Amino acid sequence: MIDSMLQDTYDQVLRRNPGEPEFQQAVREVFESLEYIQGRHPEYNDQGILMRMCEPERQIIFRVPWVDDQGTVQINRGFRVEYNSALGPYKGGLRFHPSVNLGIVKFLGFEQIFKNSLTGLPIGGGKGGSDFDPHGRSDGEVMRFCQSFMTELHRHMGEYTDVPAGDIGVGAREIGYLFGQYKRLTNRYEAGVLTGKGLDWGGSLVRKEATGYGAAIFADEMLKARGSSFDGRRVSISGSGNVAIYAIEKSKQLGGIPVTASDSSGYVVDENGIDFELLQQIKEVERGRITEYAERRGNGARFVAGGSVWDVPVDIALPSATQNELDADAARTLVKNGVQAVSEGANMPCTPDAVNVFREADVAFGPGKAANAGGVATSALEMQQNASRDAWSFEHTEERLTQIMKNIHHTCLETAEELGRPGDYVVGANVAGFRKVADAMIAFGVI
Ligand code: NDP
Ligand code: 2IT
Repeated sequence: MIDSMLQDTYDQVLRRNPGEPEFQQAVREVFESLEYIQGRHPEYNDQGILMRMCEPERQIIFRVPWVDDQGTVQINRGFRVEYNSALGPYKGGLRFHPSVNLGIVKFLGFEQIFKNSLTGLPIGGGKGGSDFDPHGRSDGEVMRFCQSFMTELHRHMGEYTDVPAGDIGVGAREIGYLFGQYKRLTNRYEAGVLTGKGLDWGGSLVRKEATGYGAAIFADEMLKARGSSFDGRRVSISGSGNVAIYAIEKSKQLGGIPVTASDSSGYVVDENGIDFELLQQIKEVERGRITEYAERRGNGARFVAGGSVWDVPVDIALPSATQNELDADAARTLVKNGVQAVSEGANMPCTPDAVNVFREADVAFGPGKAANAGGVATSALEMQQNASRDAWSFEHTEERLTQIMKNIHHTCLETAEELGRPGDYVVGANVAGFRKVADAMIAFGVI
């Protein structure tokens, strides 16, 4: 980094947060963008904004004991990082995956601050989760785990305090168990305390679809800005969870041909276009694996064990599984095969080197904090509906989501242009997201 203030603060972040590579990576990426506004905002330096922004307001770590189906006591670790509440209550998902640790939750919480700011809605940033692995667990085990997790977490939550939702390994089933236990412990029907709820008990239409839809809409906006479109173009999607499934559906609706899906065991290529209904049935209803998709689909669909989904030639890529799943080699392969646009459905799926490869090749690149903001934005719409005890139609909610994604795209482009970086969505997203939070923090004084 050329700027000494940014470099000094970054060195301090490294010293104070050792052994947290994903968190350090997320901070570095934001700081590299902030170089473009240094000198313009001396008030940010005077008020210690950079270091305050990197230090979570509160970090909660707790024991989660539960009993499995064999009667054995299991112990997991629970986390909630309440990162920044300058713009609203802490808002962000819960991730249940064996790889979860404090550094992962901090990286996700840090990203969430700027993402939530970009939505234009009144939500602060937070994230949480556990190293619990739901794969292969019975409904009863998942329920007992969620109840134990909430028994501690509930005292830190509230519709005006901290509002969790889903992320990897946390979907409608888990939100149901979590909300049930919150309701029981507090003796309150406080619908706005969690989002991603079932439609019968305070959930919002379109929330389930929102992240995947939003990532495809963001890609569409980037393509349109370059005089292109989804029409007839091949799309690769990684992952086969909540984000991936609905990124596939929306890609198809926009006229594209989604040809891949994946999970941690390998990927599927379906040259005829992924059959959205079949994938949804296997993954959402039956909780099956992607291998079954290839078996049941027949007719040209094949499963590739291991390997890289990014080897499949496509025009548009929507990485929608997990962090750092797309490295520089994968990016070079995509570029060689003529990729035009990459829109991050997941959080930080592209490594910094991969992002540079796309930049140098002039590929339109939408960073996660802009491209996947549709999920949390629709969570905020769910909170609005809960606050007014109302329920909106699918059409109205989808229209709001589409407009929000278009606004985010416009804000990123406009900010990048202002800073002399036309078309650089990374700089646009980081700076636009950061400024709003920084200005609110200045208004509040040093707290
Ligand atoms: P799901 O749990 O529904 O699906 C996750 C998918 O990614 C699965 O196919 C899973 O495969 C795969 N995956 C997860 N971890 C790994 C890994 N380490 N290596 C390879 N594959 C992996 O999660 P979501 O779809 O909700 O989340 C996907 C991404 O989108 C995450 O980065 C999340 O943070 C981000 N996101 C989610 C939002 C939401 O609203 N849900 C909003 C914004 C971002 P397997 O089953 O084999 O593990
Ligand atoms: O990463 C994310 O934005 C999410 N997992 C969704 C958060 C939310 O509160 O809906």
